[in-house]
Amino acid sequence: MNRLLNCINNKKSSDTPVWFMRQAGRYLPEFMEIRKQNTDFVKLCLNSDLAKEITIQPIKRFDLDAAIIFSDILMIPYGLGQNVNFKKGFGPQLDEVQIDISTKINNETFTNNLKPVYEAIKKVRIEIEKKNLIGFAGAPWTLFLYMINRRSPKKNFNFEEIIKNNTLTRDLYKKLEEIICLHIKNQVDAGANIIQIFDSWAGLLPENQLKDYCYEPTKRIVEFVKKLNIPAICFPRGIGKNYEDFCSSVKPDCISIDYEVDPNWIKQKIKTPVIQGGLDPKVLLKNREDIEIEVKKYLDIFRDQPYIFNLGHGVLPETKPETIKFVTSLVREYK
Ligand code: 1CP
Repeated sequence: MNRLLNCINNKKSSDTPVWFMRQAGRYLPEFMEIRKQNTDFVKLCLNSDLAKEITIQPIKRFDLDAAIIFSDILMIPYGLGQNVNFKKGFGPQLDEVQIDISTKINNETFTNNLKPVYEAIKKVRIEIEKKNLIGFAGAPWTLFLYMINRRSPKKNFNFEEIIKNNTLTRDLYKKLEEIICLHIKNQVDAGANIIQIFDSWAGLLPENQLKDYCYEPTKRIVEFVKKLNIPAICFPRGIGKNYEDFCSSVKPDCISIDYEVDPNWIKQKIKTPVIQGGLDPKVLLKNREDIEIEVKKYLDIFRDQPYIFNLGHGVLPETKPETIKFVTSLVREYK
């Protein structure tokens, strides 16, 4: 039985499916073991055998409803010819975008640049057989922002500065939309059967720019995914009350909510897309009694509707693997 697809497609509300954003990652000692020997993160993403192994690590440990391919949203800038580096303690560092190169890369070259990512998906698919495999991409806004800002916008964000070159903004946005669709299609062809679109920095957009920079391009990408007969999950992190407008404009099959969204509020406001996630990843650092209360809070609120259990952002590196096991069985056993 495929709980996750049943939940998204047939809107069944019993048997809550569960997976975790960043379920493959730094909280797992077996990931750290591989990471220690592979200091170049991009190269690690391009090693199809290791990427396959890392993708499967959480599936071996926990009873999860999906694997998510081990890769990164910044593999798209890399595929467009922009050099990407992950510096310890700093995060991603990107070379200056060479707009003439990036907007002129053809589909074949892009696909070729990211071939190991698709190879990894094929290898995971063989190993996990019929289990769900989530492919993903960054949304145009979040990718555009990293490409222009060249580092995390956490500390130094200025919207006007980011979009100041009109021609570059228009050309790169258009290219990103096309290449995100290509990257999604390639992942689906390789064996991904669900797609999640991460707009991790949607919350930095001024409200009056959300339509142009977030909803409209994302909507066209979601339409593309739907035409492939694949469900699309969207994660427009940090847009607060605008989740409502996002859902009515973009119409994803599923909306992944961040931990700042009041679950009771969204339950009232959003009727069509299936809701996923919400729990603050910091809760998983607390003691078991507190974790149980918080997990059950989400399960109770969404009890009578289809709901996918997940977090409101990625698993933190400080999380104990046993906690993921504990939460997964709580979701499985809670009736
Ligand atoms: O060991 C390390 O230092 C690497 C840490 C790490 C990992 C495990 C990074 C660096 N990326 C990943 C994998 C990753 N990234 C996955 C794999 C699958 C899984 O979830 O298990 C996915 C889906 C992503 C997506 C991703 N990368 C997002 C969107 C989701 C989110 O977290 O908001 C973003 C914004 C990135 C950029 C990125 N990659 C890595 C870091 C530390 C960051 C964030 C940098 C920042 O703060 O701006």
